[in-house]
Amino acid sequence: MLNKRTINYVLLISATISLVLTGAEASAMSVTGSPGISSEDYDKAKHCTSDLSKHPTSIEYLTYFNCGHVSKESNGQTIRDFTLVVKENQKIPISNEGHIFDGWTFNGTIPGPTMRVTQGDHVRIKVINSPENQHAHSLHLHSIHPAVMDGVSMGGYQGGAIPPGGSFIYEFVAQPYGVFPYHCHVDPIADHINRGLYGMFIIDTKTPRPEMDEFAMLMNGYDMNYTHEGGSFSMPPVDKKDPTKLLEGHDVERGNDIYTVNGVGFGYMDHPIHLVQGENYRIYLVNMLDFDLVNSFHLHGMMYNYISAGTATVPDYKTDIVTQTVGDRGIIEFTAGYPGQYMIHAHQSEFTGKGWMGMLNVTAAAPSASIPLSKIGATT
Ligand SMILES: [Cu+2]
Repeated sequence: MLNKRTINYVLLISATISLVLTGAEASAMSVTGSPGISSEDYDKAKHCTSDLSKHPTSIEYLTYFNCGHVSKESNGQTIRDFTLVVKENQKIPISNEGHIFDGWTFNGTIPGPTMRVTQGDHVRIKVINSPENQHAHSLHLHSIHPAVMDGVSMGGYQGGAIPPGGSFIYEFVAQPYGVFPYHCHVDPIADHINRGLYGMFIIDTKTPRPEMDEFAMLMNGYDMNYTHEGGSFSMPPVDKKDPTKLLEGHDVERGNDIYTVNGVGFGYMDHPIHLVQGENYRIYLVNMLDFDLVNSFHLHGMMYNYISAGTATVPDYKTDIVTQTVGDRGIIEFTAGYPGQYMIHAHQSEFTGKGWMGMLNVTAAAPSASIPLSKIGATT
C-alpha cells in the first residue's frame, strides 16, 4: 500500500515521463495498464468516491468523482461498471431561494454523476429506465465508440431508445482522453436533455496529469415556464399559398429562467469554495446550457491556463474568461493567488443575475506564510 507522499512522488515521476513522450509514443502504449502507476493508486489520486450510490449535493458535486465498480480482465485491462437509473418527475431544488424544478434525472441529481475512467479502460454503463416512467430514454456519450453504443435511435439501434422498465449496457474502450458531456438523445431532444438528463464524463490520461486539487463544474440552466413555452424545435411549416412565407403561429421559443454551475443558482455564494494561496487547482468545465447560444466562465483576480476539450496535456492559452457553446468543455488550471474573496461567474450579466455566480475564498497557507510573488499567477 502506498502512502500519499509515495503516490505524489509516483505522480511527479509519471508527469515528468509524460513531458518527454511524443504523441506517437504515447498513443503506441498498450491499452492494458498505465505506465508508472497502478489503476488502484491512480484512482486514489483521483479521489474516486467509495460511495457509488450517493446523490451528491451541488457542494459535494464539486469533488464527487464516480469511477465505477472496478474489476480486471484476464489480460490486466481495467473494467469499470457504472449504473445510471433514469427517473422522471423528480422535484429538484435549483436555487437558494426555494425554486423547485420538475426534472428528469440520472441517479437522482441534475447534473447526473461525474463518471471518471482512464484511457484504455473497458467501460460498461448500464442504463435502467424506471418502469414508472412515461418515455423512452438513452445515454449518448461524446468520445469514440461504435454506432451501436452511440445512444441514438436513428438507425434502429437498441440502445437508442430504452423503453420504460427496460435497460441497456453501453460498452466500449475509453478513448481518447479528455472531458466530455453525456446526455439522453431521445426526441424531442430539447425536452429530454433540458429536463435534466445530462452530466460529465472524464477520460483521464494514462499517465497522470500533474497533481492538483480538482473540481467538476457543469454549467446549466432551467426553463421554469415549461408548460407555457415548451415544444420541440423543428423546421417551420411553409405557407403553401405563398411559399415565400411561413405559416403563422408555429414559432417555438424556449428560454432559461435560472442559470447555475452544478445545478443550484447562487449555491457557491452561500457556500464559497475554499482555496489555499499558492496551491494549484484544476477545474473540469462543461457547458450544458441550452436555448442560449453560449455560456462563459470568468475568474476574478487570477488568470488560468485553458486546455480546450481536455484533449491535450499542455494549455492552449492563458485567460480569465473562456466561452463555450452548448456541449463544449475544457480544463482550467490555475494557482490560488492573493488571499481574499473572488467571484466566479458567467460574463453575461443576465446569467449572473439569475444564478450563475459563486465565490472562491482564498486563505493564506499559514499565518506566517510568505508566498513569493512569482508563485502567484497562473501555472506556467
Ligand atoms: Cu430521455
